[in-house]
Amino acid sequence: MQRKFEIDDGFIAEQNRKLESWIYEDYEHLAKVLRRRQIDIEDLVTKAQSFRVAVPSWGLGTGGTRFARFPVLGEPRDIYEKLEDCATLLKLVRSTPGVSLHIPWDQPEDVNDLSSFARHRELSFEAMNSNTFQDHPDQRLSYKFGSLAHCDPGVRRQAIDHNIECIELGKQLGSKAHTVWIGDGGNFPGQQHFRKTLENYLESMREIYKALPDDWRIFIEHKFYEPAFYSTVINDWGTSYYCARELGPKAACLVDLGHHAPNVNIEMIVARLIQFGKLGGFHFNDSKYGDDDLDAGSIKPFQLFLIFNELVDAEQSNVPGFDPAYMLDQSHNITDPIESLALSAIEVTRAYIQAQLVDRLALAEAQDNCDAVLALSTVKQAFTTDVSSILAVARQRSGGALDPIATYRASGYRRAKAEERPTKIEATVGIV
Ligand code: LRH
Ligand code: MN
Repeated sequence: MQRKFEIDDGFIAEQNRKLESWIYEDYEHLAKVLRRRQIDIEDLVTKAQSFRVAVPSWGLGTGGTRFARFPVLGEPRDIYEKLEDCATLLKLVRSTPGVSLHIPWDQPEDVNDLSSFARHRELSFEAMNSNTFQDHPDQRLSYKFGSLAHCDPGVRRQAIDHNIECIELGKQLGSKAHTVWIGDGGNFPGQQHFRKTLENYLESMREIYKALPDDWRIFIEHKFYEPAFYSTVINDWGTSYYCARELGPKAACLVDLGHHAPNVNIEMIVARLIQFGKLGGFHFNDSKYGDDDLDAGSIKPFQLFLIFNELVDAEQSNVPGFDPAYMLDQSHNITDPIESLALSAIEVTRAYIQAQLVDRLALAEAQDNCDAVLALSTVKQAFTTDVSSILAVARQRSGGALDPIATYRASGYRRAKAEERPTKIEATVGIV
């Protein structure tokens, strides 16, 4: 059995030695700047080292659009190769031990074998994801017109059973949460009865809720459109919040950044869900127009920072039960997925650390004095502080790479995988 290529820790350390001097130069300078703000840089490194964001298994492959898909060479062909790539990502950035599976895309033949494969690579399984937005082989009833909210109780039953199977599999894999996103909706006015479809959905979710172990959570993921282009059953945070409250304490709302109309104030939605005790978690990504699933922090880094400003404010004011699950959910159409996930994990950690720099006493005072200029500049001071050296030192102290992209490229990992994983080019048969 030919040994699979892996990046070893020695190689990462060797690459780090080339970069160390100037990163520590920046680090010392930043330490001085922060000392003037009565901030100890070492506390921030510790926080950066403990920050975690989960990786979507479906993000290790190449994404596409309805127009085309351009597979990256050495693309993973099954869940084992996806986990290999997750292990490589973890070696480089150290903040991504959690992997979120999507069923049936990642349905394992041997659950125990998959568990030990992951364990040997320091990986664990985060929220499970069901899929009732596609018809799967040997499926009896179609999800063409919906699933959990479908007008046909037979289709709803089929979708409920699939979700319960996902939870059962997750229990064997050590997961503690289940995410339900459905594409149910209509393309034309009159196609769906808005109130009946929501009742259907709630009736189905109550069945699924019953199957949750006591220490599990179920996340409701809203989305304002696509694949339905006129109405979507779980279209916004208000509907998601209502359903989470209806279902019970184990239910909460998942905020996928790309699932909001352009210019929606997502950080305010986050503050609301924190205040209402129903913020379950995030699918971080970025977008310019629709659900573009671009790399987190690549288009609107200030929005990502403002979201973490709300999260850190809640963390520092010990909001009861505050424990959101952080996950990436992206589609890598033109980049190497490992590079995009590495950069995105770093950008999410950056937003978290920058949010730690907000002088919350000064901000509260400015807010109480209705001093908008001081309030804004207090927030902007944190956002405009370059914390790159803190993030790099934190990675290195955790055994990772000071410069993950340069180290990854120097390793030749992708080229090696292209050898190990010959891919067959699929002919596209027209617009999907
Ligand atoms: C829907 C979504 C959902 C996943 C899918 C891959 O747009 O964000 O979270 O199931 O992408
Ligand atoms: Mn998502």
